[in-house]
Amino acid sequence: MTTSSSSRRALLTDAQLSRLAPTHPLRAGGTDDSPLIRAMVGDRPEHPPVWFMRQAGRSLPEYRQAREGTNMLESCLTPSLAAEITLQPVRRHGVDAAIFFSDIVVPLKIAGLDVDIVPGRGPVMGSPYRTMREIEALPEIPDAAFDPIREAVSLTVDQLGSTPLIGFAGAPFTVAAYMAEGGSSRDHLGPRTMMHRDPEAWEALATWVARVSGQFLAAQVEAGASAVQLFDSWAGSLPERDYRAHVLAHSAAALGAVEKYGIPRVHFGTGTGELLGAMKEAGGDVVGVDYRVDLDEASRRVGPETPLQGNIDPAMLDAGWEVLQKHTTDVLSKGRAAAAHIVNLGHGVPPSTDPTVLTRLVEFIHES
Ligand code: 1CP
Repeated sequence: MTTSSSSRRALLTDAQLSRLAPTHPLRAGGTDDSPLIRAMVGDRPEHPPVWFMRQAGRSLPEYRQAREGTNMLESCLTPSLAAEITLQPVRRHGVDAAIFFSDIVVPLKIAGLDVDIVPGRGPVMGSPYRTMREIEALPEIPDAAFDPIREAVSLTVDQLGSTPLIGFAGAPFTVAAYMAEGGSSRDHLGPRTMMHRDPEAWEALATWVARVSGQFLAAQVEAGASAVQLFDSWAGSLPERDYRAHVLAHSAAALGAVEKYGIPRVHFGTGTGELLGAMKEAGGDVVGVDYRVDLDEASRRVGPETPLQGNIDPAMLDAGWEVLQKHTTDVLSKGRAAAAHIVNLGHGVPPSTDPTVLTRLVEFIHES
């Protein structure tokens, strides 16, 4: 056994995998030996694995065509369409993983909440959730309500073969931020004030979100996802003391929902350079690093035994090939400080990205 030793022992054990269906790709479909899963458990496969956050989406003409006439949440809850959109970037770019086409607010829609995704704005709630009364009225979601998600995942993995599917969910702070605010915001004052003005209501809201995000992750894993990622996109707005006091345990609970399966879990945030150590403590096997902190420094902050994912600056995608190539070489080199490295962007693919640049970038990384 190679570099994998310690993390590989802890993950993908027969006892844990036996909790997955015998037809699950990690048991039957050969994804356990894929470059992505090998890197996530601490190994260095023959080429560095690469995928891109938001690889499915508006940068692809075939996505725009498939989505025509169907709104975002309806697309996510139509299994054949969600599967098709998930597969598009794998076919086009030859990336090492698919990321399930869905959204962090899909579980809220499944719960029957008044939520929509408005083009150009993102998630918008009919009304915010701030008081204990509003939060106590939030429903329990029966597991069966996630059946359209299971069906979409299962259709997807049938076509993916040995390429792993990454499932995902929003971290409690990021999802609760939309609920407390009623929509997108820049400073996230709504949730950040709420956790101090009414800590009990905040606690109840974050507990509810951790449970539904956990259910969302479990549905994807049980139906065939080989890894998961928890997105805490807005945690970077928090001071570390607030993250530790009001957020960390809820993220740990969401990640804990799939711990028993032993599948690799990525914990990612943006603007979270100061929180990397605390996020590692919250859980996850791989830490996703945004483009603001170099990977060698990130590795110092989380410890060299932790595989890292990241962190090509999305701004470089349109800066010219030579510049992008040089930057990518630097990212690959700094990634060697960690036990293993999954190449990705430091945040999502901008909608204006030329998709041919992404395909060329995948080839370049695979040849590195
Ligand atoms: O076509 C469109 O106009 C819809 C744009 C879109 C897409 C393609 C939204 C609206 N969500 C998605 C899909 C999506 N969302 C994926 C699919 C898989 C992939 O990565 O290819 C994922 C993983 C997400 C997760 C998500 N949704 C996050 C976390 C990741 C991140 O980008 O930080 C967040 C914050 C959201 C909320 C959201 N949904 C959509 C938008 C535009 C936003 C952000 C709005 C804001 O800035 O507040």
